[in-house]
Amino acid sequence: MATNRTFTMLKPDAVEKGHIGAILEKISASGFKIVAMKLTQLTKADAEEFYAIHSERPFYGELVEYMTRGPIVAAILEKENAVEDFRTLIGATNPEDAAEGTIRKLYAESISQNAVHGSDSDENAAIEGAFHFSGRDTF
Ligand code: RTP
Ligand code: MG
Repeated sequence: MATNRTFTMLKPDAVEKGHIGAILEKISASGFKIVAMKLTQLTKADAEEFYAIHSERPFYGELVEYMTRGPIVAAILEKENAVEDFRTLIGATNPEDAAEGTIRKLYAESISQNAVHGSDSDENAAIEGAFHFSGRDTF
C-alpha cells in the first residue's frame, strides 16, 4: 500500500449506536477518499492478532472482547499525509483528552470504547489494510 493511505475501523460501539453514516460523512468531508470498505466482524483470533502489541497490557482481554462483540466497518482511506492527518481527525485515545470536533470527542464513550481506529504508521497501515482486503477489493 502506498504511503498516502491509512486503515480504519469503525468499532462495534460506533456501529451499534448507528454512527456509521455520520462518521463516514466526517471522513469524506475531511478530504479522505474511501478506496476499500466493508462491514465485517473480527474473530477472537483476528482481534488478538490485530492488537498483539497490547497483549501484556491489563486491558487486553477487555479490548479483544469489545472488538469482537459485533460488526465493524473496515476501510482503507487515501489522502496526502493520510496516517498523521487521520490520527488528528480521530483525536486522542481517551475522548476526555480529544480535541473539540474530533471523531472520538463526538462519538466515543470512553478510553476503552472509543469508536474508531486509525493506523499509527505507514508500515502498520499497509499491514492492517492487507489483513482485511485483497488487491481486487482495493481501488
Ligand atoms: P487504536 O489503535 O484503536 O487506533 O487506538 P490508539 O492508537 O489511540 O490507542 P492504543 O494505545 O493503540 O490502544 C488500542 C485500543 O485499546 C483500547 N484501550 N483501552 N482501558 C484502557 O486503558 C485502554 N487503553 C487503550 C482502546 O480501544 C484503544 O483504542
Ligand atoms: Mg493504536
